[in-house]
Amino acid sequence: MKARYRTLFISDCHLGSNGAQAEQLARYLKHVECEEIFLVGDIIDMWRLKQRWYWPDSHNSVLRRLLKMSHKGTKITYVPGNHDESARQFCGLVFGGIRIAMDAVHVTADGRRLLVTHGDKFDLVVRHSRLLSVAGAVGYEFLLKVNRWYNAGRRLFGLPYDSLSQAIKARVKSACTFISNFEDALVSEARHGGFAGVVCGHIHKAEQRDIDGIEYLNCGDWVESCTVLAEHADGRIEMIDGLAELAALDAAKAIRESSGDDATDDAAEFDPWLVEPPIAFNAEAALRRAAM
Ligand SMILES: [Mn+2]
Repeated sequence: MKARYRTLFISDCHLGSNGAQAEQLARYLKHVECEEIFLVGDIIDMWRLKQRWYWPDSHNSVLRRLLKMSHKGTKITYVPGNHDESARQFCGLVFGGIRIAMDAVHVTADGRRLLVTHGDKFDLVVRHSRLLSVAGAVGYEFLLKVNRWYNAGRRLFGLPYDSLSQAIKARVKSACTFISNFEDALVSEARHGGFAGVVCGHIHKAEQRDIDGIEYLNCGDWVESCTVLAEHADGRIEMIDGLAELAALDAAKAIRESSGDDATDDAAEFDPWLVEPPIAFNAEAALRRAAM
């Protein structure tokens, strides 16, 4: 039995880094069915991949799983983050059924409009929020622009994106302030745009909270928390603990096996994406055979 949801929001998988819990994520995705998925940034960690190529099979399994879901009719929107910002040049395009967008809007089953954004563009706003309160709304827009220039400049010199999470790690004492400033910045952006809430990632802190009448929804990550946000058929959004979900599946499987019923979900489902080699290789082999 698969868990059924209307929508899933997943962020910060950091595939391509050894911290990614890809095996667990691929397993989790195998046990869910949904109409729509939003990938809320930092899905692939291109910064790490540039330093050192790391791409074990489990990381492929996640992508294969997503492509398979897309193939079966799940609508997938990919909102890139700062670690996969090179995907941002493809905003507006569709690859393998997956739509790439800078930001997205999701309307829940009960009609709430949610802004979907990774959250990195608020880094500088967050760090200079005191200046912001003096400068007001003009300064805010300006800082968003400065952040883009600043990081474009860093890119030119081959420097990594100067991210909020790095700032947090360097200054543990101020972490709480940073996080609450981050939340405030996203909530005020959502309010500004007339949204009921905002779905984001970036700071690797899963959260579902009402902040001054705006829903603040942070997907968390698949490095530590292994969480997803799931929207039920009635529009209710729930924070799902992926590892707990998998543990429950394992427990149920153990009970089934001990009662002598060894027909498991894993064995029952035929998965062509996992069994067959990629289509490109098949075509090549066929051409070779034809030439012989
Ligand atoms: Mn990020």
